[in-house]
Amino acid sequence: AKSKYDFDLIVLGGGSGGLACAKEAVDHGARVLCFDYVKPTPVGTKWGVGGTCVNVGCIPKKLMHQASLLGEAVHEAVAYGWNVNDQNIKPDWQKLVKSVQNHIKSVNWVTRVDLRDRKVEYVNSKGAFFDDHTIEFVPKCGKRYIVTSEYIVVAVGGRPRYPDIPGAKEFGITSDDIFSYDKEPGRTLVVGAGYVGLECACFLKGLGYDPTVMVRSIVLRGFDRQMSNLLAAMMLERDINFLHTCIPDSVERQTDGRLLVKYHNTTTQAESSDVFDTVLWAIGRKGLIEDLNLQAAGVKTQNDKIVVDASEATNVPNIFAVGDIIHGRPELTPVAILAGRLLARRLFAGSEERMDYSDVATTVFTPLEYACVGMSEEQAIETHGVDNIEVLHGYYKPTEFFIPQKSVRYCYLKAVAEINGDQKILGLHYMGPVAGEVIQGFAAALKSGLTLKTLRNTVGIHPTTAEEFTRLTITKRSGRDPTPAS
Ligand code: FAD
Ligand code: NA7
Repeated sequence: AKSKYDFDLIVLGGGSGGLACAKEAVDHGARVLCFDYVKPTPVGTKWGVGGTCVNVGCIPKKLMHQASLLGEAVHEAVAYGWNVNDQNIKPDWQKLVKSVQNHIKSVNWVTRVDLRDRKVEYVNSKGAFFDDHTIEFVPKCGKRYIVTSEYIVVAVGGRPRYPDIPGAKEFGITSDDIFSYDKEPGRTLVVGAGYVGLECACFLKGLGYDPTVMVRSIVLRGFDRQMSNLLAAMMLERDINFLHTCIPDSVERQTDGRLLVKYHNTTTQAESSDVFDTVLWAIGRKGLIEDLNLQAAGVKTQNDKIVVDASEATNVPNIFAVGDIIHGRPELTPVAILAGRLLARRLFAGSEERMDYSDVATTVFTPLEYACVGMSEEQAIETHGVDNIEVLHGYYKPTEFFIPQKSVRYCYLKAVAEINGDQKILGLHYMGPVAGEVIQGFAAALKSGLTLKTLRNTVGIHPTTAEEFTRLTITKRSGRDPTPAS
């Protein structure tokens, strides 16, 4: 029988989660309409279809990270015997931005072609609820339209927050602007010490600029404390400045065009100021619910996020949400994608499989990267009790670090496990080169019930840094020195 609705599925938001859900749904025969619309930033930056990850998140971030690692690699190359003539090697910011943006544009293009080929209807407009089965939108022509659908999936993601202080929006930028910024960032104040802030500060440093990170409380709240502190120490070793327990009060533009930032220390109450070329807010993100008119459908929210159950259903039976917009879940692209895909399979292919949000691996892309999966040491202690966990740990020396005499001081890893039986592993933490590549496979192992016993019986791949996980012997409990002899 023909449905009484125009579509089987309307997806609001063409980012990681929304596109995955829309594409999976058409594969199972659904008629799908996807809306994607980007509101320009206060300084006017805007971008194409694909959402945060592709345009202003993971992808440009990883490319700038790579650019900054290459700067280090050039100097290492000399130690390895390469004749690099110009020792004053400098990056060309404008050229880097252009290369990054060209790549993004090509991904936008491929996305649009893919949607057309798969017959997902795509509308470049902001969608809002009219009622629980109806979305209204106003395309560029200015006329108001409504469309109806059996199911609606909200996947609108989030955008960076701005502090509520004078000059914040006028003079500051965010991760939404930096990857297409047309002038060199120069001396940059990065406000916020979550992973976005730390990653931005690190690639700016690697590209030769001079970043300062303003930390309100602690670095990387929510991550393992020891690893977070090690990461901050690694950044300090690379001459990245930190302003601890400080918050900004105002930003003004001086007559020379530079930015005067007034701030104060929340511990000492001391007031200070400093001058920067760029101020980048990285103080977290807010869910984009305000333009959705959710009350017209009666969808429940908490703060700026949508409340869903274990099957991503909202309190309204035909309305679902996936990705960054849902409350209390990791804000990561692969999480949004898998949740969107599984949801479409449940809606249109009779599947009952739900998204498992536990043990999601993640990486902080700093020059020594930090990746982890499972519990932090604190979480393990809290859930199992300090007497019931064993932590194996060690510093290590990557082979390739010797010739250029790179610092190995922060190359460290640990496995947090149950103390009894085969010692089920609860969490793995690694700081060093290519951390994401190292941890991804271990994440699958951990999900399959990896134990310390199995890890010890796993033969390493030599010479790699990942093999260090198979060589862990020193327990924290023993108090033995975890630094290697040679
Ligand atoms: P989004 O990708 O944000 O997509 C939502 C889309 O909906 C957007 O295009 C938005 O403009 C649009 N939209 C909003 N409202 C409406 C409306 N009313 N109508 C129509 N369209 C609308 N994750 C990782 O896994 N690894 C990383 O390395 C990583 N790095 C990151 C670096 C940065 C700087 C940032 C900011 C994020 C990073 N993330 C990373 C997080 C990742 O980008 C997000 O988790 C992911 O993009 C979330 O996908 P989503 O589908 O929920 O939302
Ligand atoms: P996070 O992880 O929420 O971190 C935000 C950081 O900004 C954190 O260090 C906060 O300190 C700090 N913060 C928050 N508000 C302020 C104000 N008003 N002033 C100064 N500092 C502040 O956000 P990210 O943007 O790094 O990452 C968000 C998600 O995007 C992340 O999960 C990724 O998946 C992608 P606090 O610890 O609260 O004191």
